[in-house]
Amino acid sequence: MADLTHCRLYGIVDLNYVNAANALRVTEAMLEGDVDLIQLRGKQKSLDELTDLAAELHTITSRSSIPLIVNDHAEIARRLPVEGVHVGQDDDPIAVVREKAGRNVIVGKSTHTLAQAIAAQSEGADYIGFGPIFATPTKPDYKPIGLADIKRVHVDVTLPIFCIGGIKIDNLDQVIAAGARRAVIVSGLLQAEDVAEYARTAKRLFNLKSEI
Ligand code: 3NM
Repeated sequence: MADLTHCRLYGIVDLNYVNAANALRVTEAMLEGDVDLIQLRGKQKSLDELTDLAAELHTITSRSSIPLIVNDHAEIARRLPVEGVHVGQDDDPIAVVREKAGRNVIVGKSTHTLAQAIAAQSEGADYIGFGPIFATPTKPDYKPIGLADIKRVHVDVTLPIFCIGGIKIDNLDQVIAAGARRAVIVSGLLQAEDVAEYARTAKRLFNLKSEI
């Protein structure tokens, strides 16, 4: 299984922001910008549509040895050699995700409190998302948790922790200063004029200001 310890920046190809026809181009730009991990997320798309798109994206992510994680659907990991599956609090338990995938894929879990973060580690997650740190239109129904628990979650949880939610280049300094070592950026990257440059800038900030 891919080693995530060196991963800093996690980009999500979210089909609410990117037209499926542009997904490959955006993924290429993320790879060019040195994103460490890429997720395909399409809450409104069918399993078959997502499977086809994941297959297409995987041809280029695998060439760059960057793990491709699919949101929600373990079934896609059964059909394709994608590296992982990401699930939320209301989805299948992690063991069930692995069982459905039929192999030992990376499984990440969204967590929104310290208690959920600790529980995800006990449950066998390979990494967690922790957020939303700030309010975000990408996940509008969730109350932001702010910066206060970031240091603590890094004490209580030894898995790779990706802070997520409303994170942009403009506030990444604050998030890093609060203790983040890794982050997911969705709309910031996808709405950037130059996706690759945006990613490179975020990586530079991490490399300058935070040690893994
Ligand atoms: N999950 P943006 S926040 C997909 O807290 C997602 O679990 C979250 O998008 C969580 O970078 C979020 O555009 C949205 O704010 C992140």
